Amino acid sequence: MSLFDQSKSPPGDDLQFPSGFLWGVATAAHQVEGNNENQWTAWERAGKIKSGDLCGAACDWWNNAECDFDLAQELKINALRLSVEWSRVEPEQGRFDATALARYRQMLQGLHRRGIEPFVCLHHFSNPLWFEQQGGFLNPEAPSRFQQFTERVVAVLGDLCNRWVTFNEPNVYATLGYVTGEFPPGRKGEVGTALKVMTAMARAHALAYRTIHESHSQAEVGWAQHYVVFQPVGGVLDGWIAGIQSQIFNEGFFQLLENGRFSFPLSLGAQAVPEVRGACDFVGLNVYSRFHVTFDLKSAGQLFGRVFVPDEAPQGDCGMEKPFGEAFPGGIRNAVKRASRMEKPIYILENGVPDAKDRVRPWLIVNVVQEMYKLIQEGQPIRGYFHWTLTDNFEWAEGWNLRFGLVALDPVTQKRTLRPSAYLYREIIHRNGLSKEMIGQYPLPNSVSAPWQP
Ligand code: GCO
Repeated sequence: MSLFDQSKSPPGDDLQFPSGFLWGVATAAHQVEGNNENQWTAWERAGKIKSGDLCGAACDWWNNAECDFDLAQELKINALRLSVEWSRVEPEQGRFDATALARYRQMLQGLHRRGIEPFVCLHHFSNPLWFEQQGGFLNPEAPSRFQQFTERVVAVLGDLCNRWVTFNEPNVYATLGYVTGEFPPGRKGEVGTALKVMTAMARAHALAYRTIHESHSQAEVGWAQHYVVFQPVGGVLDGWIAGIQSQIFNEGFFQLLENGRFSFPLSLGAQAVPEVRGACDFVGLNVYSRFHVTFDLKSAGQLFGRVFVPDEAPQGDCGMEKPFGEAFPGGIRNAVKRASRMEKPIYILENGVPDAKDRVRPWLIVNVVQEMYKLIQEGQPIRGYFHWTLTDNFEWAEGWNLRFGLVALDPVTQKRTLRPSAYLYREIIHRNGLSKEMIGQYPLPNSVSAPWQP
């Protein structure tokens, strides 16, 4: 039985998206599968999650991803981004687990049966322990190890997946792991090391790109770029420092793919990688937040740019130690404009807000859809949108504290409850866009920045 009544009115939309537009949701293996054994599990056991949580059974996908696939189908979702957990596929170096690969095959077949196109990501923050112990991406062999893993995955799943995401957010992986220390391996202040890590990931990306194309020439391969808007508060110095922060955080991987090297000044600290140039069939964008930036001599750790969220800015729930960031639908425009310089199709591979009570999410979704519509009208090649995420999942260093799902999850009972946003998203998908009436129906609530009290 369907959870929903059939919609009464036929689509008669004012903001109609191109036919074939992909309306998806995005997930990541470690955040949903449960009971993985990777460097994040070790990090959690060492008590490093700010909330003290463990990932545990997560959303129990290893046993029952199909429960969420059914929900996705009910919501009319036609694309789903998931990732393959390297530590399951290659639990020891060189030993590949056929049972794990068979389970992924079963998942992808399950998606196809439900009319949902899978996008498979090969690396979403988690590493096998053996890989981590050998230095992660700082080990000179790392790119070729990643290539061997890719080869095996593509040999088994290649006929079931046409669009591959090699890496999720190399900039976040490198910055949080080697500069802020919030992610494993927890190193701090090592900007040069972070650039080396990104360079190695770019090499691994290029190898994976070619490996996939060798056996599946029609496949499309890209990566997921996290893009943050750094908004200067006003003065010349504010603008200058916000530009530098954006250059370091947003630009690096783009530059490697465009030119095979970082631009100045990042080029001072890293090797050129000419083989990476052009290894990309689409650009994936993960867009969430805007941060305001002001020049501040006391903020040496942030290159003298103090980054903050103004009190009046719309926000979802707060992190344990700091705000997650302003919920800023306009960020899609900044990110798409940057990505379009690569002249490739663009997918918004993540967008969302932590919002347990669904205070801000409906407003965000409607406004992001409007922004995408305008961009498509202007000729931007946006081919799909993947909301982060379908069902609440384990939010890395924040644990279960931040809730991004269209569907609320009780991780203990595994009970799922649809938030109003789930119904809204379904309506958008059903209409393949927005009606004029819908546009006015989701204003910002009066109190937009009240932090969530658990
Ligand atoms: C990231 C990741 C996701 C997060 C999501 C919410 O951007 O950090 O790709 O795994 O869960 O973005 O923070």
